[in-house]
Amino acid sequence: MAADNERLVELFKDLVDNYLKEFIRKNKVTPTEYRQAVKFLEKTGNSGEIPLMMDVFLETTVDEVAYSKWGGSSTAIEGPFYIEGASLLEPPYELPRRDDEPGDVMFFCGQICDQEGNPLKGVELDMWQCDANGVYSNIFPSVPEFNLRGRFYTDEEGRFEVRSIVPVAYEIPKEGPTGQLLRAIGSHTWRPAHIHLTLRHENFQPLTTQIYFEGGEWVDDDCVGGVKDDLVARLEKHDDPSDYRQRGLDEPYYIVNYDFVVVPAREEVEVPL
Ligand code: MBD
Ligand code: FE
Repeated sequence: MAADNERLVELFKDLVDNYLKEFIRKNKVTPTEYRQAVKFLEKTGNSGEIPLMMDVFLETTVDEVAYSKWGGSSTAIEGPFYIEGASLLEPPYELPRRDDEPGDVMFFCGQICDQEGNPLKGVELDMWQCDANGVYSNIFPSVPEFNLRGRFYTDEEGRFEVRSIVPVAYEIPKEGPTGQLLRAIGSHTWRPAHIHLTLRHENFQPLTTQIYFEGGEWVDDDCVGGVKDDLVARLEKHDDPSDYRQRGLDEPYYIVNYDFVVVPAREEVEVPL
């Protein structure tokens, strides 16, 4: 019977015949090691960490391959914690947060343009981040659903501004198989503080990326290797009382400005699985 998907067959055969079987031969993988690997994969699946494990070890390379082909702002990996269906916010935009949300106030702002420099109105920004304790909502039940996740749009001038809190460095859960494996191979389990974004507009290619902060811990040593220099933004502190009171705040705040360039939409094909 002829397979109806050449791409799937090509990828599967290359992976198994040219890489995995060769790997077993070359390293003389023993039956014991093989059995252990199967058990470890089963444990990973049962713990719900397949997305985390895959993204930690491989997604940076997927992004590298995709990004090297197209222009526009730097992309970054989506990571395992994106959740569809975050609320559409009303201006002035603020990511949903608890009344007593810990962390410093942050305004994230910028402008989105096409490659000719034309500002783009109505680009959707879908943003998610961890809280000041390094916890993502909808992943760990200690935080309300969709906390620090939201969608909003650029205005007439292609600009956006959203209020949130400054995220902290993120540690991969230590107890799970991904954390265990990272430690077993001598790696640490930390990612620098970051915000996640996907930009969407019907005429443009969706842009998934992350913004990091200058001088932040682990920026030069991300355990998933996801940092690109041009995604590191300045966290500008505003601690003059007359300045923050003008914003209706009674505490200092930070501004992060980042401008994006998006490229025309291209067709994406999925394999039928
Ligand atoms: C994260 O928060 C993340 O962004 C990635 C890529 C992997 C693990 C946790
Ligand atoms: Fe993350």
